[in-house]
Amino acid sequence: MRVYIGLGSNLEQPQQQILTAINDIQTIAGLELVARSSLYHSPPMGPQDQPDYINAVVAVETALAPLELLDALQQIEQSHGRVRKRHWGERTLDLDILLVDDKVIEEPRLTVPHPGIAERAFVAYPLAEIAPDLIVPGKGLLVDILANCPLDGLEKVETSL
Ligand code: ROI
Repeated sequence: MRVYIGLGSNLEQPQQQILTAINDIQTIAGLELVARSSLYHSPPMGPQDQPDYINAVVAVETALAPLELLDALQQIEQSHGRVRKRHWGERTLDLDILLVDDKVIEEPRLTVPHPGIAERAFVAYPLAEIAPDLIVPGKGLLVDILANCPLDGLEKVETSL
C-alpha cells in the first residue's frame, strides 16, 4: 500500500523534530520511504498565540495494516516526548495518516482520507509536491483542491540536506 503521512511540529526545534521523525519513520519494520516533500513553514491554524509550524509530507510503501502503522507512528510521537498542551494548540510532533491507497477508513482511531486535507494548505501543498496526480477519495483531484486552497502564508523552507 502507498501511504501518505503528514508531519507537523511547532515546539522544541521544529525543523529538527521533522527531520528526525522522517528518519524514525524509515526505521519502521515493513515500510519503505519512497518520497519526502520539502519542509514548509506555516503560521498556526487555530489559536494564534502559538509558534509557527514546520510541516512536511512523506510517502511510504508498506504492507502494515493501517492501524499497525498508526501504532508505530504514535510510538514515534511519544519518543519525541510529544506534548500537546490544548486542543488545536502547540505540539512537539504530530504524525497524521493522510491517505492509504484509495481507501476510505472510518474507525474510532483513524479517519482516511484525513478530513483536513482540503482545508489545510500545510498538508495539501507538500502532498502535491510529491504526488501531483493524486485523487483524494471523496474530494477529487488534488490539483482542483489546491485551486481552492489559499496558501495562508505557507512557505518552503530552504534546507541543506
Ligand atoms: N497549523 C499549522 N500551520 N500546521 C500544523 O501542522 C498544525 N497542526 C495542528 C493545528 C493546531 C490544527 N494547527 C496547525 O494540529
